[in-house]
Amino acid sequence: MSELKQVWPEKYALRYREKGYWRGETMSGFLAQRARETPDRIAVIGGEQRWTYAGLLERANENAARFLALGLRPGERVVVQLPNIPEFLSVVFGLFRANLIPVFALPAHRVTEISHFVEKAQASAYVITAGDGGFDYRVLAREVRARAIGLRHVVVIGDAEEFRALDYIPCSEQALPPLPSPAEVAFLQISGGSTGLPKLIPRTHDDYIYSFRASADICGLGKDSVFMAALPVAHNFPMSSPGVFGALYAGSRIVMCPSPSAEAAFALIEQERVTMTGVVPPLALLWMQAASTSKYDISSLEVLLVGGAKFMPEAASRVRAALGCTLQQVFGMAEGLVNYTRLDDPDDIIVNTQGRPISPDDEVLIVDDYGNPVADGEPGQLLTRGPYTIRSYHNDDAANARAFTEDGYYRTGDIVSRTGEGYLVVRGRAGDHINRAGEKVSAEEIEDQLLAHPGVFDAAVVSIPDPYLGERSCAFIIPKGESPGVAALKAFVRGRGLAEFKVPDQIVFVGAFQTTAVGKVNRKVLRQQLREQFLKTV
Ligand code: J2J
Repeated sequence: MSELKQVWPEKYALRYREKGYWRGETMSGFLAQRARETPDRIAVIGGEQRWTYAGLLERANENAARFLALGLRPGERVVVQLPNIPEFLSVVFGLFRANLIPVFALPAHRVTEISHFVEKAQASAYVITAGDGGFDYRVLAREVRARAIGLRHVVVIGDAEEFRALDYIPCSEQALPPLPSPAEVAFLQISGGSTGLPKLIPRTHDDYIYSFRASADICGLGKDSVFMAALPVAHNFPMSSPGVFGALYAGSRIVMCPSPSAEAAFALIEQERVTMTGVVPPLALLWMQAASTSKYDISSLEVLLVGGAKFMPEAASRVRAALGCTLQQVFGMAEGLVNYTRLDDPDDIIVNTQGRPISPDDEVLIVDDYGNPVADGEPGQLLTRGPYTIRSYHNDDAANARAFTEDGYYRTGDIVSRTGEGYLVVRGRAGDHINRAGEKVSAEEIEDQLLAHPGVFDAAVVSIPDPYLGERSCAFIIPKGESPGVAALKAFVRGRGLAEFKVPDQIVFVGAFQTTAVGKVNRKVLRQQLREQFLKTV
């Protein structure tokens, strides 16, 4: 079994402890402490449910016992695919308490992605809800089961059919294990992924707790705050920037919003007096538009975090007038580094930058193609290391060799510039992925899927600017003989069992791709050429 680890060189680990970033807390430990301090305060609200801190802890401990009763043993991996429901927290904190390792899948993932996570993580169990948004996750679980050998248990919240219903697993006899070392890996988060399928990101208790504790502070979360999770809570942004974990750490109240539509979100903001939430730029645009005619009172909202993709200054400048709250831009990544504009920054910084790092010990390098630092204001590739940025992916030597420098910097793939005050402005990216409303789609992964179609000779997938999504995907296809047709090709990709956001938004058939002087196709150059040619025609 590949070892689960995330290790910083000793001298860094020492410094991060000395400076008080890593305080030796664990995920289970801090929740138990909050439950002791404020047992009767509401921790989470969702649907008809309102759980106090004591109630959440009790449910988490029961779930820990249930997972152990299934025969799962500390250190084993469990893929969790749950929507925005309170049970997300009781399951995940249950796994933490049993020293099991959650792997965070998104609700949009389908059989290809889930089987990949099960295999890469060598997961023994998979936790789902029976259904959500008209989709039956038990059907997906059957497909995963057929592909992923080694998956021993499927555990369901709700009607389990042939699987195990979480609530009915007897648990009275189980003793819970001692809390883990804070330096251990607490869970596997998934990467946005610029090449191939998402990579697995091992995060430790020490490093992750630092990132959301400091985030909660920077974003001004406290006991009287009401944080709403509008984006899928398994994603690193709503989870930790400051997210539901930051909110629990701060003793705030969490509202689980089942859908990010303005209608659903505004209704909950009014009903629960939400003070803070986070969205991706296209949603911010929709909410701003909807607010002008909305019947709901959203005046409780104090801070709107916007991140995941570039928020254009023109839109950023309209947030306060449209929604009556302070904009906080956030530029982060599941691998670590997170930047925020600060709440008291002047408008110019809030509107025009993507913020500055959380930590004084976040090391940020902006370099040209030869690795030389660029001057302030000049674009370059962003490299970073620090007290909550990983040094390696799980079980992926090839990705590790590409993504990290010899001295441990993570190559983010983002092109940024730095202002004189140390704020970052995202200018673009080096890698070939499509940032589709904050959901990252790897060009390579989709090309691979398209090439599996018998009518496709070659495929190149590029990002095209899109007024609503920010970017959309466009697949250029050289057909083999007769063109398979746009609808059939989209249906084919969909039928391969991929998240819907990966199906190309647009498909263009072409006769040939340009080759280089030696007749080779350089995919990077090709994607660039196709993008430019396409943009000239529209
Ligand atoms: C431009 N690009 C951005 C921004 C992320 C907080 C917020 C977001 C994520 C996230 C996260 C951007 N402007 N404001 O994990 O904790 C692009 C960059 C980055 C990639 C990471 C968090 N905010 N991006 O989006 O792991 O390209 O995390 O490298 O999904 O999103 O994607 P992901």
